[in-house]
Amino acid sequence: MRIEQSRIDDINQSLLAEHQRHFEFQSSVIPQAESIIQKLIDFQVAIPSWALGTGGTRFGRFSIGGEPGNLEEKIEDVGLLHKLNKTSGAISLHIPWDIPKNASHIKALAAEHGLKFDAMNSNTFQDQADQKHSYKFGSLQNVKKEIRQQAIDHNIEVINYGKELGSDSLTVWLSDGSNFPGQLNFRKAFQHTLEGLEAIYKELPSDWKMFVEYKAFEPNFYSMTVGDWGQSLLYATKLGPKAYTLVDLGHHLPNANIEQIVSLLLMEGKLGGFHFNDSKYGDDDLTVGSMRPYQLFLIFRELVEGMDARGMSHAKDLGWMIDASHNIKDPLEDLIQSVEAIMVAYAQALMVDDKQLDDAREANDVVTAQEIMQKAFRTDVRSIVAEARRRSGAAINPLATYRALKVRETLVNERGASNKATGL
Ligand SMILES: [Mn+2]
Repeated sequence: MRIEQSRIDDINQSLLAEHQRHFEFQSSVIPQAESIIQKLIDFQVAIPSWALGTGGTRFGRFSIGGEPGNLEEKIEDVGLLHKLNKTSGAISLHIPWDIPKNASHIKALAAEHGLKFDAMNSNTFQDQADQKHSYKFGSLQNVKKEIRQQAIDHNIEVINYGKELGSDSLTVWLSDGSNFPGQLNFRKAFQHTLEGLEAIYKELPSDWKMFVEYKAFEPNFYSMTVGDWGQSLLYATKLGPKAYTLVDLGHHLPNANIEQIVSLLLMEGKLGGFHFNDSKYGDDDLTVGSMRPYQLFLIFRELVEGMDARGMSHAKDLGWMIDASHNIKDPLEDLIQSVEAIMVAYAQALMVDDKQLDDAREANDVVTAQEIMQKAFRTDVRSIVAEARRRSGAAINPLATYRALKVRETLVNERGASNKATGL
């Protein structure tokens, strides 16, 4: 399915008068509205290929119908999203779920939809049908050299696919760890993992980055060999300047102060990528901003301030990606909601007056400092975000437009009601 621009324009026309009432008011009370809009227009969030189908659970999986059954259809889905919001201009692939059999064809198809290839993701947390050695007891940490080598070779293969597609980064997330005390020698597991990452790092093209993603628990429940930002930073520091820590919101122990983690990683020049999602108890399965929008805003505030302090481009210098899975929603609707939550938090973060906040801090005026943060968070910036979309040619209201255009119904008609997306 492709969405004609004229259909978006028609729906926008019917929403325009109401949108303009909101926008005129908000832009009159937000002095930096125009500069915020330009930053919103430039900002793109990559969509992971595995978030396009229903999944995200080791229990039941309930297909929504019309799920993309191959890489071409996944690109088509992200193209639909990007058409609606002009903010989802990149796709992140997962090998072996999305092996591009004909890279130039895949590249051309993505370009037709205005999409780039974001970070490539390797997979050593499952055994594939044709795989020689099992990762049951870990991949890069494994006590067996031949298993570690197999995991290294796989990551190099992923880099090679990425080179063909024009990607420029590799995300390594390892499920390695242990389930029971005594199972693992922590130092040996670390050293093996470091050696493996070094072997992969050596194969990175000169303009590539490697992101070392951490996760506090699951699938291992006693220890994770890359379990927190300290361990990830240790690997990234030992590896060298092309290696960075990747922060996934859902990969922390409950109530972790993620905004502080982000701030310090940025200070050290070691924050490379970011995975958005949300959770109440743990893990990464819920729609961005659905549980803790204030936390999301506080994180964005540190991202914006920390990037500005280093003269970094918000749009280009970090890898922004959604990483979530959905079990009961239409995945495309969920992604529309997630991108909207990201843009709202970003716009609010851009509203904070650095000078005022700094003055309050220097005066130890705790009350004013808190007021400045909450004022930005409580400002309704949705019409500012919508205006940025409208100026990009996207939908003023992507969710309403998605429903009005009957996108899911069309995809079910085209692809069938029962096909399931490959991946999680
Ligand atoms: Mn992630």
